[in-house]
Amino acid sequence: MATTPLPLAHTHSVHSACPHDCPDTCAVTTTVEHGRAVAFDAVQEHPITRGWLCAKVRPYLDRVYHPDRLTTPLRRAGAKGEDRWEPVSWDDALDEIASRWQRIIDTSGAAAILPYSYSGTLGLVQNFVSSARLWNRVGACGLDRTICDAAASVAVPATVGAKHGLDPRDFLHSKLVVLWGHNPASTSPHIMPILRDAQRAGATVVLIDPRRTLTAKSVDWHIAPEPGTDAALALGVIHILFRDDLHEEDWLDQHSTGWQELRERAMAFDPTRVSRITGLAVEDIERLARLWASATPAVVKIADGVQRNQHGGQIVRAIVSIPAVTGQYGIRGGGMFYSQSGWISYDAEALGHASECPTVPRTVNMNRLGAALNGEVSDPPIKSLYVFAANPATSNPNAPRVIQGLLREDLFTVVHEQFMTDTARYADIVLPATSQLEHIDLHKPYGHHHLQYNARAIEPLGECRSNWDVMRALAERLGYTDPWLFQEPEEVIDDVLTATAASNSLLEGITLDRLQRDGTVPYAFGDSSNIPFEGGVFPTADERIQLRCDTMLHHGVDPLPDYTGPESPDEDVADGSLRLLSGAAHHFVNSSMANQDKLERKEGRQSIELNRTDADRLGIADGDLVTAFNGNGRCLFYAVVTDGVNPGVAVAPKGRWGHRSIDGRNVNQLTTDDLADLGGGSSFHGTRVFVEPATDTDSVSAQSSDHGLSVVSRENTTNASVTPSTTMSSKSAPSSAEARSGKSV
Ligand SMILES: Nc1nc2c(c(=O)[nH]1)N[C@H]1C(S)=C(S)[C@@H](COP(=O)(O)OP(=O)(O)OC[C@H]3O[C@@H](n4cnc5c(=O)[nH]c(N)nc54)[C@H](O)[C@@H]3O)O[C@H]1N2
Ligand SMILES: Nc1nc2c(c(=O)[nH]1)N[C@H]1C(S)=C(S)[C@@H](COP(=O)(O)OP(=O)(O)OC[C@H]3O[C@@H](n4cnc5c(=O)[nH]c(N)nc54)[C@H](O)[C@@H]3O)O[C@H]1N2
Ligand code: SF4
Ligand SMILES: [Mo]
Repeated sequence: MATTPLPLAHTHSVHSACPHDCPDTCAVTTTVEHGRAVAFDAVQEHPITRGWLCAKVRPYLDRVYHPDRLTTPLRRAGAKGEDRWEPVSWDDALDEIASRWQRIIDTSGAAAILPYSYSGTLGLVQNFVSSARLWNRVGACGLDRTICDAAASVAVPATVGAKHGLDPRDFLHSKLVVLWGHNPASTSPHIMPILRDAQRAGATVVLIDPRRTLTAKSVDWHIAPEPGTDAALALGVIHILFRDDLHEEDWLDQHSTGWQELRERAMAFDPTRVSRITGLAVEDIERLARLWASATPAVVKIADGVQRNQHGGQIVRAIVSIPAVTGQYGIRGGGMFYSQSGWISYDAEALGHASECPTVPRTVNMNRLGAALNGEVSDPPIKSLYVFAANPATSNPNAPRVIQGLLREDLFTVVHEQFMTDTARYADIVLPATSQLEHIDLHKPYGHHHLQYNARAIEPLGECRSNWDVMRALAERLGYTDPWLFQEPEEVIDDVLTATAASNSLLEGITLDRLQRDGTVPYAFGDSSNIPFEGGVFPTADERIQLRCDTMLHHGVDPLPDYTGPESPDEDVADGSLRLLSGAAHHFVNSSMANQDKLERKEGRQSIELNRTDADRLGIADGDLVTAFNGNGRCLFYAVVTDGVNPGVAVAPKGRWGHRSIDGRNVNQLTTDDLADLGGGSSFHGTRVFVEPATDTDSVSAQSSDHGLSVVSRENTTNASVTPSTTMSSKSAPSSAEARSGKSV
């Protein structure tokens, strides 16, 4: 598996891509001197990166050369989770994995092996192909990749046909931009200067978020509805547009299916009712509708926060219906912008060679990992877990159940990681992973229209190996011979591009050579338009937007957008609980970077934001140590008392590592693993918690090492969320492509 050594003796620079789960996919030039990376500079000429990187990735070389990088394979030398290790050779580690797996396959079948990966890197080779090929060949258990965007990833294509987003530079044409449940100042920072320029040119930017986020500082108007009530707000806007004859009837007639039924549905959402549900003033709801009707082009930008609750799919359906009522789809700077992933979908067969392999025996919904490891999945139970590019003990909902599963003596866990994460601590074998500078990859963004090549800049640190190199080594150990299990990364890229280009003209003329030479290559729109749904033509069966969408019936969801939830926020808070939102931290991407001291310091203490009225009611002052708890678990936070969150709402950003926090726990000790209404999506923001001043017992438990489990009974894992928990995925028979493809970018 030897790769060609890199030149050592001189200074050179290479094209790099930020690998993280962020829509911006920044272009970087890495400078290397005598084999060591010395500079990591944003590319000035890149139309989105425009010469700067975010606060979290600017110090990327600190991450690459971090003293805590894992550099040798390790075997567990203590109890599970005890963090005692002995170094082993790669040969021994791989032999052990292969022989344990062979035994599992012989006794229980390959379905008992669960490969688990998500978004540590979004590269074609190190994520997509590494999540597919070997596992297809083995016939291992499939994974429903639902933790992030699953509800919207069903709702958006079902409604408009595909995930086509506008070129972010086209915000300069917009007169109104509505950021709905999205925090780009932290999560997609490169659109912020574009929005600022649009504002200077006269555009109004509105934010709809129950929290006053960093983004709120840059907008013209921030409105804060109750979480989870967005479908009611959207239907209220639609109600007013029809009521006041502000809709575009000709457009609706020509380009939509079901607009009269949507109008009927919206009749029930008069501003008074919507005001009661959302907590917004009637005047604000009226003003939002009028703004939408009077500004052309108007665009709504959503991301993923808004759909991470039990009704996320219907919320997204309702929001993306608005631009149809105002006839704003298909014009430059107008319509809806969610994701770009639908412009180019990698050829599934080239990614995974599934047609040559056994069918995927079953799939596990990743949101239910804890449940699956604890008996929800049986016949056979999961006997081995192989984790790479993911940190489920930190990032998954209902982390106590995940940890309880990882503690199982009969579970053989392998974790391939750059660092000794919360998850890696529970492994039987830990394998050291390369960083982005040590391997080759290709990146396809979900926020803009430019591919980015990532060359290998430096030799792997210590004995680190890339995901794909480990897959190749394991394939050899397991005795497979298919050539596609052993390709060099460049061959992988070439094959997937060529296969994808055969049916997608956006890749015309985009070759491996060109990517290696130029680093950044724009999609080949040529004579075709880069305006999504131009002229009101949608890539749906009848080429219309599906305001009534009959495929929803297959998901058990109303074909018309609807609101499900309390008629008044008071109904929810009657028991004194709060709705917990845990969106992005500014200085981490999920749990990545949360172990970098400087970034952790900048992010501040592990805090929970509470509205002043709730804090007063609970006897909590700003800066107090508090306990948040529910049926899943508990976690200590420092209280931040603020009017920047609504009464009844608590906010504690995601990403903290449990074992670096005050009590060994993070916010996912609390989050619900209920599934959303569509796609088996996550519902993190549908979590309910109780908060109280920390007691002496909490402080004692804060000192002890108990895997973050001891305070709550291990039997007591009832969900404290608003709807009963569903098990497994709503999809019964996923195709191999669905079960294996990487994050849906
Ligand atoms: N700095 C940073 N950047 C990131 C990430 C990160 O962890 N840190 N994560 C990356 C990933 S994986 C993703 S998926 C994207 C996510 O990108 P975003 O969706 O922009 O980020 P989130 O913070 O998850 O959610 C956005 C907002 O949704 C709000 N929200 C929650 N519930 C509701 C609701 O019911 N209604 C409304 N209107 N708003 C609601 C939250 O308060 C939050 O401010 O960001 C990516 N970029
Ligand atoms: N409470 C709460 N939790 C959430 C969310 C939320 O809104 N609220 N959002 C969710 C979302 S949107 C997402 S996308 C998930 C993300 O969840 P995960 O995909 O688990 O992401 P991370 O926690 O960042 O863990 C990624 C790990 O991959 C490792 N890594 C990076 N590059 C490589 C590589 O090349 N090879 C290997 N082997 N490892 C590598 C990193 O060191 C890191 O530890 O988290 C979810 N968690
Ligand atoms: S995390 Fe996003 S903004 Fe930051 S460098 Fe990476 S792609 Fe750019
Ligand atoms: Mo995500």
